[in-house]
Amino acid sequence: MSAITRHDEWGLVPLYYQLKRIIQEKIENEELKPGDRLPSEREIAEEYGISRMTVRQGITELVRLGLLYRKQGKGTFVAEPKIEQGMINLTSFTEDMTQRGLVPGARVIDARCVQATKKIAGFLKLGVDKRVIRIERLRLANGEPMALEISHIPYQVGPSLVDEELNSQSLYGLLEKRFGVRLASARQSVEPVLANEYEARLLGVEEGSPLLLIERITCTAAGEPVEYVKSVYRGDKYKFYVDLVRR
Ligand code: 16G
Repeated sequence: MSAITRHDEWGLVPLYYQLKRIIQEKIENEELKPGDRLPSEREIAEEYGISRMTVRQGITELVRLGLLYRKQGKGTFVAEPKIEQGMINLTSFTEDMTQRGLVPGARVIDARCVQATKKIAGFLKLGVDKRVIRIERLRLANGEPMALEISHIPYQVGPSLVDEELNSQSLYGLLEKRFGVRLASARQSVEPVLANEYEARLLGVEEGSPLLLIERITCTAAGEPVEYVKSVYRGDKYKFYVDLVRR
């Protein structure tokens, strides 16, 4: 059983950090399982002989990392493991969630035809017609917000997309089945950002929480760009991975 020591070799490991490690180890060893409630701050403070402030600091870090979550008036609980998303296959949100046994969903915030900015026109290699269908959706898994996604599709590719029901239908499904687009490849980037007030409110996280900004340009087999998407994924829910091979 781990304990908190005030005499670590260098005196450099803060008490909150030691507590954080103890809780993390308990989660890794499955002594604490998803959905389990942690003892109260007071109980933890008493158990380890540290202040409640220190306990709160350790717990807050684990909440930021997505290992724990707080429920107003109910306490602090162990979170489900993060969704691990591979970065090799070109899949849709609907496919990704369904494959995990989660119910995919969306809340359309805005869908309209707009003039592409120079940057987006460049990404989509637009010619004279610079119109794009801009679709902003909150993406849900089992009703819980996961990502905020803004897609841009050249107008010519799906002129009637704005009239489609995009709360329950898959965009990729529509592009492939209704508009006959064969999606073949994509370039995707991932970078860290902090949630602004708007994103935080929609995603149900605190302002300043870590998010993963993902940009994707999707092309047909002929190399024509048909989608530019900018999305922010909750950093406490998502982890992206790539399998590497040594050559
Ligand atoms: C994914 C894609 C997004 C695509 C969407 C279609 C990432 C980072 N992004 O969220 O580019 O537009 O799926 O989802 O994976 P849908 O077919 O379920 O509407």
